[in-house]
Amino acid sequence: MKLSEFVKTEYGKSISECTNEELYYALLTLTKKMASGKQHGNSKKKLYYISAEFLIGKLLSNNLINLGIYDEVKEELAQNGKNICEIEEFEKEPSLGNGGLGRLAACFIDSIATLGLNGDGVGLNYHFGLFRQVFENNMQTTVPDPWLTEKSWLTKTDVTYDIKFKGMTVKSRMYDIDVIGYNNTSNKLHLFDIESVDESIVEDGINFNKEDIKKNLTLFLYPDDSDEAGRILRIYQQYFMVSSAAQLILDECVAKGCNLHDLSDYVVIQINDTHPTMIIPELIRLLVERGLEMDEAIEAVTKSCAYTNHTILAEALEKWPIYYLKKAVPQLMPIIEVLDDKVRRKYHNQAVYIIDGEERVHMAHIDIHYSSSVNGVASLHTEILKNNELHHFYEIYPEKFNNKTNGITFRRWLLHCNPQLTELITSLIGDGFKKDAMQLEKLLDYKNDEKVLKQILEIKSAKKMELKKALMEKQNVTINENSIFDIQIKRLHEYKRQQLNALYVIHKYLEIKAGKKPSTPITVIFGAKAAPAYIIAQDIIHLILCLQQLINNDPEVSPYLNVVMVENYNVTWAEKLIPACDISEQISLASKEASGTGNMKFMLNGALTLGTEDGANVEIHELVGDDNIYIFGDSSDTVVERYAQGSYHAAKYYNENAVIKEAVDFITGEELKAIGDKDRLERLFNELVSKDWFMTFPDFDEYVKTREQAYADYENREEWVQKMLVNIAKAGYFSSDRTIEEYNRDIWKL
Ligand code: NBX
Repeated sequence: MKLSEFVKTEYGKSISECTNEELYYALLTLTKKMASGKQHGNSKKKLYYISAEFLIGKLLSNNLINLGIYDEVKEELAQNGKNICEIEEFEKEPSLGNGGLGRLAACFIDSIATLGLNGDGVGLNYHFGLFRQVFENNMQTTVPDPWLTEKSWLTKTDVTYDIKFKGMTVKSRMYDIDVIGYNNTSNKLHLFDIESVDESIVEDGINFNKEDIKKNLTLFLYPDDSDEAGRILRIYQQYFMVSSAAQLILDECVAKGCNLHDLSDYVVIQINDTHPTMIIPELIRLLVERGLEMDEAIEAVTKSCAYTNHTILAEALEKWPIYYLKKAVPQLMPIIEVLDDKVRRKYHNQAVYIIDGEERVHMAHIDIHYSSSVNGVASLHTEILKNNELHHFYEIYPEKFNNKTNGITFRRWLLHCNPQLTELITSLIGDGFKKDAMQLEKLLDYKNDEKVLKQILEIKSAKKMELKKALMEKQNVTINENSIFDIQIKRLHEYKRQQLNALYVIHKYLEIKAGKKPSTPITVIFGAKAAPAYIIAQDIIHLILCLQQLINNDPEVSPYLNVVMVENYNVTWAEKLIPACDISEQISLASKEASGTGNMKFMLNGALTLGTEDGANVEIHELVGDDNIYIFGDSSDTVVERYAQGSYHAAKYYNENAVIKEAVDFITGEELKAIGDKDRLERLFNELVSKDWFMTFPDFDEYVKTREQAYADYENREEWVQKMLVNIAKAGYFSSDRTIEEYNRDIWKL
């Protein structure tokens, strides 16, 4: 049905007579109708991708693209004087994720549907999401981020389950979002919600009674866990998610004729990090309840589960005190004890026990012993897991370990966010790359085609203008579209080293003050949310915002250098920032960033990576070669060694390197103290000088040198655009369609 016919029956008027809001809801309804007419993947075996996060972004444009009607609808609207981008403004971005892990899950369900595979996502329906970030007095404050509207992409289903906690039973209800593939398939994202949720208990910012589980369970993603009540609430959330999932899985496979003994012929469960780990003991518990012997239940579940690790950071590996589990989900403890007992009988090595000497349950250990696959998310990461972090497990189960280098969906990260580049590529190599991303390599034939190179630069300029306009409209800041756009967008974490970037900015500011001016002005853009309980991360945001105020208001410096931190960085911002970027900052301490996926999105849109040999940067480097990337810093081997030796002393670098000292001292100098909070700046200064746990100082000199080299190379526009073209042409490997094909080939076997 055409949009014009639809609005005629729905509203009794023509497109041009409708408001943008009416058109948004019309398109939403129309799209949902079309999705319901599509086939769901339908093999005997089904995948359940369970994740605490699905950072799906706005859905309208993407769904229209995947349905193959985007251009048609855009044209029909334009003919009636309407603009699809303005209509999209009415959509609220679902706030169901935090970072890379959640965005990966979103890319994956898109590719699973696109490849026609039988697989659904399972997660939670957080009413207020993570939080919305608001800047006040150069600091991050947090408020709820309500995104649910009366009519939305969610469809309420009749599926409900009883979820039993200690002393109470609550009801979960399943809501579905259609996951429309770029073909003829449409799968589901199942989001469970607690029936008794009560949004009104949230007061003053994001505070609420953490013990009122019946009312609070699905209010926020990652509620503050700096106190015990917060940590126990996370257990309630996790169990609620996996118990709902487990009941759904068993119901669906029994309906298909499964006798439960043959569970693994019907079901494969991908466990996205450790948040859904309790699905393992929960499924075992349910199978035993339904008549299986314990050993058989354990074997069936082990065969059906697969685990993805996303981090080697010790603090991110969940370990729950037994006491917490007993308080919320005591029914799981006897199962977990059996699982631990089996490990202890077989392997006499404390490092692989599930329950440690401090009465804590190591969630990742459950996953590794009782899954049939353990994967890392980039080559280097998987090697580190095998050789260091999970070495003891690798010795026991070498056959379980495998690598699945992450990927991104090109539908969102090229077709949707950069239609101009998509059109140029299509005009050159046809549209085969939309289904087979490796075909982008054909672009290499145009490396010396001046006309094509000029068009690539023109598109970059156009995207820079679009970003300039968005920043003006949404944040009232002005940027220079002719400057170099140097962008770091990701969660705020010390290991990702936004502080290293900030130290460079200080260094550059001081150079400009001293009369050394860059040939082309530079705009340094940040986007990052910091976990509310992560103090140093808040301090780093404070430093960046203070620098923004200082530098942008200094008439001597601002013509050459600007700093902008976008407020409430999210998927919608990423879609505007990435296509406009010249230099992609991927500067984590080598070994710490498992993969990164922003790096892939930037590359695909013609930005050059300035990065360490970490995560998927290593693979980007291999693909594009030395001439088309800017690599600096210590290797992961050096870093791992330095940690092992305990041989790093930040103060030594600070005292012996005058350039580092000058930049670090600036943090507590007069200029910033006049603007910022003295305590915050001093705390950050002390953290760097006395600890610098993520080793920014050893990499500082090389970082500055390499960044200057990139800026110098930028001046040669002819050569720079060739580098851009190579990056775009080589990005095909990072399509999540490739990643999902590998998951299916090696693990799911659907
Ligand atoms: O997963 C991220 C990694 O840091 C990236 O390197 C990787 O590319 C991405 C996808 O594989 N991990 C991540 O986003 N983790 C979390 O957000 C997280 C949240 C809560 C928690 C632990 C980790 N307790």
